[in-house]
Amino acid sequence: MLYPQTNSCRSVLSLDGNWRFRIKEDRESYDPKDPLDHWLSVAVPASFNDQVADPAIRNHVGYFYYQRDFTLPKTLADQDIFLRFGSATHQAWVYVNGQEVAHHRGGFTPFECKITDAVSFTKPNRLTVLLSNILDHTTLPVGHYREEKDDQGKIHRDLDENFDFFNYAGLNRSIVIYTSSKAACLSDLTILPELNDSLDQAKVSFDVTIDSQAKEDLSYQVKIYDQAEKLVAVGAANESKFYLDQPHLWQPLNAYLYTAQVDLYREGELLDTYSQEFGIRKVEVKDGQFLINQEPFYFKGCGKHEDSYAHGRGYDPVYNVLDINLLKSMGANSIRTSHYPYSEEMMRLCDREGIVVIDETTGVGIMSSFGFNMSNFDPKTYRDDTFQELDTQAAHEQVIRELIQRDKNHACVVMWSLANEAATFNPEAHDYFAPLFDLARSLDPQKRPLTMINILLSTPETDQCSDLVDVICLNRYYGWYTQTANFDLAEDLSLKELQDWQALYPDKPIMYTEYGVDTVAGLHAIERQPFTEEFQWDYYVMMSRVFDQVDNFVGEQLWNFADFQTKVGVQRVQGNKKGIFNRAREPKMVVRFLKDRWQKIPNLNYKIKTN
Ligand code: BDP
Repeated sequence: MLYPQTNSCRSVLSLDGNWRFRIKEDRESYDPKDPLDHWLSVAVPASFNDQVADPAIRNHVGYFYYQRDFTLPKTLADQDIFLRFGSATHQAWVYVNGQEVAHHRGGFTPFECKITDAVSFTKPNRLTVLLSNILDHTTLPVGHYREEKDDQGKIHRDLDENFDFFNYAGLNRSIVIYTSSKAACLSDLTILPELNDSLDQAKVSFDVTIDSQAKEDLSYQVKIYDQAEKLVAVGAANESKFYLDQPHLWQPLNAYLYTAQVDLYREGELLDTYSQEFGIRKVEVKDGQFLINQEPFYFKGCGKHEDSYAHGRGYDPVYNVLDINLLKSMGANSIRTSHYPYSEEMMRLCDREGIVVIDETTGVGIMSSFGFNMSNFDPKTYRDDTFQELDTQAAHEQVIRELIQRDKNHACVVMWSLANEAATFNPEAHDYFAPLFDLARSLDPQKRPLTMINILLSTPETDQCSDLVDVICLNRYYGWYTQTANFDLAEDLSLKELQDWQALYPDKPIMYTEYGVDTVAGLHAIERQPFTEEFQWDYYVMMSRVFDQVDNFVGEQLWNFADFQTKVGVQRVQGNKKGIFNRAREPKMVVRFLKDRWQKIPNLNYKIKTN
């Protein structure tokens, strides 16, 4: 699926703005071609939850409607018309003038449909979307969901999210209508840049997918421009392989993007055109190192959330730019899209800014007994019934397909994360995950490394799935959830565990993808007090000492970039406060320490092996 673009053959019309919104009653009969009655205004793109100033609607579990009308200019009447959602969280049924045109499950990936036959050019069209924010044992993320019908037939719904972020929902990303030629159009483009061993020649291959009833006489032509807009390659008809000598490489924090333009013709007539940026770089895992363009890369950065005041999980271009600039100003070079695919616009920004991305699916909550604090569970013996209780395999396959399909061309994506903190300490975990790793490997044209983020209960002794991953990614909370405030012990144990992993898998790089402590901005103490800014500072100083002692340790991505909203719980103070910035992106004290550390650590060749 292509990202929408206006050019000489295509038009994009935005449907962002204020929509009509209301909760769906259980027993109502409403025809989606009719105007919604008693509605509220909500802005799109954004989650509805924090816009409405009504606690009952904010916390609603179940179904709800979004609606708006749109008029199409007659000048587009000879074109095919598509409707495209950047996302709809978590499940959506889409109606145009009362006719169902699309249904999609999964709240973080785009979907589109052709609506040429459903729209009118002579009167306004009505777009109604029925959504559900229900998550259960078949969905990703996973939720514990119960419903009960009372004597009056009213359904009472209860959703306990099996993850640590607020279940923001609605039309979180942009909705557009786009048009293309009825005769034929480009419907997908895969660009595969491959570098030779001396990095002085790139083979760039194109796989062009065309949507047309009649494929005869169609041909395409590819042109490649460099960043200075100079034409560096022109293909003959249907030529799909190009060799670029001395290519400019895409490097961490030093991005270089080429632009490919694909023109589609029938007998000399231009039917469609599409331009796509791409970067040329090589990613490999070798001898316990993570190589970008054949040099060992060191990840410095954070796990994040798409989370901001009022917008909820809604696409926010300003926060995206600010967040990347804050990270860059600290010397950070990477993020993980914890715990779901981020907006397409964020991925494009990371390409442009040279931010290295670990791209994560919605595979979060795949541990049926997950809770905020698992410090009482003994990792040596702890097992649960995750793989008997949950039924997420189909949703997992779907999100892997949709994520790789969407992000396959991004230079910034260097690794896919198939899940966060799944119950990989259970013996059944391997059978669940092995086919998913096979699927991801078969789908990715670039064959990027794969990982899965490991929970503290999955130790070198108990984890069942580390043979599947290319990089061992650990979420660890020594000194916080375990050994609370005992930093001496935390330091010893975390170092010992890293050494154990390294001994077990000497060829696999290891990194932390989460470590952190809740810190309420403005709290201070002389003694070691959890939640104070001094505690957070001392914790990061201690953990950094550990990281520098392990040869195969290739990266530190802390938890979390900024404070974020969660479900309520006695362990959460108006959300998760592990941010190094507060939710408004004001820095906590520790940003100074991290900035000093990260600015001194080079992106490449930081770890010199001592053995
Ligand atoms: C891990 C999760 C993350 C949580 C974090 C925490 O991966 O989503 O927010 O711990 O407890 O379990 O802060």
